[in-house]
Amino acid sequence: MPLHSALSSSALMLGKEDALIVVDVQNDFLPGGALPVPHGTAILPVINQLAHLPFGLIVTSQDWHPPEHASFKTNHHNGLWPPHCVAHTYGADFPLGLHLPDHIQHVFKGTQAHQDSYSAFEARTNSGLLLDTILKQHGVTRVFVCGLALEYCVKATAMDAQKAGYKTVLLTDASKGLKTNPAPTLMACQEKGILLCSGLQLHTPS
Ligand code: VGL
Ligand code: ZN
Repeated sequence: MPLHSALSSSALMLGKEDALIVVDVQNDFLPGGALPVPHGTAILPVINQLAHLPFGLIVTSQDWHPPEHASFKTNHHNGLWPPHCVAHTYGADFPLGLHLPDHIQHVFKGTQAHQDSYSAFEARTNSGLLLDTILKQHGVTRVFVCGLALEYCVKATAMDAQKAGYKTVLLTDASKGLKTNPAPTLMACQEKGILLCSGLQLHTPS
């Protein structure tokens, strides 16, 4: 199956059962941040456009670490990352260029020092609800996943969504990875049954 042919926009009608999941679009994952995704800002206008579409629900996830988080190289000899997305700091905040409606759900992950989660399905709302619970409460059956970083949190979220039984679409131009070539990650997702679609194409049906 060629990479971008999995879904034609004309076959897509969005409605109440569709959710947009915006994964970790936070200052620290953007150029100038602690763990920057090259050209990450390119996805912001695409996500801003997507936010106008008639999704039944929009959810954001945020990496939300305590300063002593075990994934930080500075804290732990096995730590993989520089300190990033410390809760309530600028780096953990949404960029100014991200424009989302007010009535959305927010989930937070990696909030405990000794637990790291890439997938938004391990994230919880402020009141402790898991993403899956929020989706089920809203009657969501299909999810559209986008954000940063493609190879880590976006991929893990899409894979978990598919495993949990949601029809899952990865929005390719509304996601960006650390590596220049997204193809291996996209193909791994496709192999699991995840569909690929351009967010801009979704916005302008032909
Ligand atoms: C992420 C590395 C560490 C991500 C989060 O959001 O992709 N990557 N923490
Ligand atoms: Zn993290």
